[in-house]
Amino acid sequence: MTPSPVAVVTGASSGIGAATARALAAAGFHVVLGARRVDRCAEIAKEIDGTAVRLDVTDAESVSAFAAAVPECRLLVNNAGGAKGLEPVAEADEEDWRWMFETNVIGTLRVTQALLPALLASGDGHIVTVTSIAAMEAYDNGAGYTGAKHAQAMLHRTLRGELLGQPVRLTEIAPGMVETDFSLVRFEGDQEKADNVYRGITPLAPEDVADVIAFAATRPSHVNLDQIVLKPRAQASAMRAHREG
Ligand code: 8X3
Repeated sequence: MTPSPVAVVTGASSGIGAATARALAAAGFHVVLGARRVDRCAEIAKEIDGTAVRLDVTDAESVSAFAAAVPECRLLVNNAGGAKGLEPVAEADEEDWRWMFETNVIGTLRVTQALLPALLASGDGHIVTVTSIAAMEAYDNGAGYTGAKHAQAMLHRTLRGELLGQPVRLTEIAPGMVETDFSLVRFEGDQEKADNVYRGITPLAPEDVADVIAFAATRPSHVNLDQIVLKPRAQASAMRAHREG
C-alpha cells in the first residue's frame, strides 16, 4: 500500500485549521496538526488518525523542532494567524501590531522556510496560505491586520514566481467573514463584540473554507489554483454586508 501523502496544517487546534485537518484526512492525507494548544490538536488527530505536534509560529526554536518532527511533507497549509484590535491608526496599539506581524507574516515565513526542503523533495509539493479579504482591500480601523495580511500575501505570491520550475504549487485562500474564534481573539474575549460581527448574517463556516482547500489540494499536479476569494453571499467587501433584522 502506498503511504498517505503528508499534509501539515498550522493553527490546527480550532476554526479553519481544525476543519481543514479533517477535510484533508477525508481526502486521503496523513495530517500533521500544529498549534500551541497541542492537547486540542491531539484530540482531532485521534479522530482522524493524524499526528499532533506542538507549534508556536512566533518562536523560531518551536518551528525548528516542529520541522524536525516532519521529515516528509507534500502539502503545507499556512493557516496560523489572526487579528488583534480594531482601532483607527491614530489610536493603534503597537503591541497588537507586533503580534499580528509576528504571527501572520514572520510565522508564515518561518514555517514555509522550514518545510520548503521537504516540499521540494516530495516532487509534488503544494503550499496553501490562508490570507483574507484583508489582503485584498483596506478597511477603516483594520490597518494592523490588513497590513499584516497584505505582507503575508506578498510573501506567498512572491514564492509563486520564485518557485517556477520547481515541483511546488501555490494557492492563496482569501476568506471573508468566517465564524470562528477569530473575532473573540480580535476583541480579547469580548463575546458581545464578537457576536456583533456576525449579527444578521449567515457567515461562512470553517468547513466551507476547508472544502475549498481540499478541492485545491486534490487537483492534478499540473493544475495550480492561484487565488480563491470566498465570502458569504451577504458580504460584498470587508466594509459592506447586508444584515437581516
Ligand atoms: C477576516 C476577514 O473582513 O474581518 O480575515 O478582515 S475581515
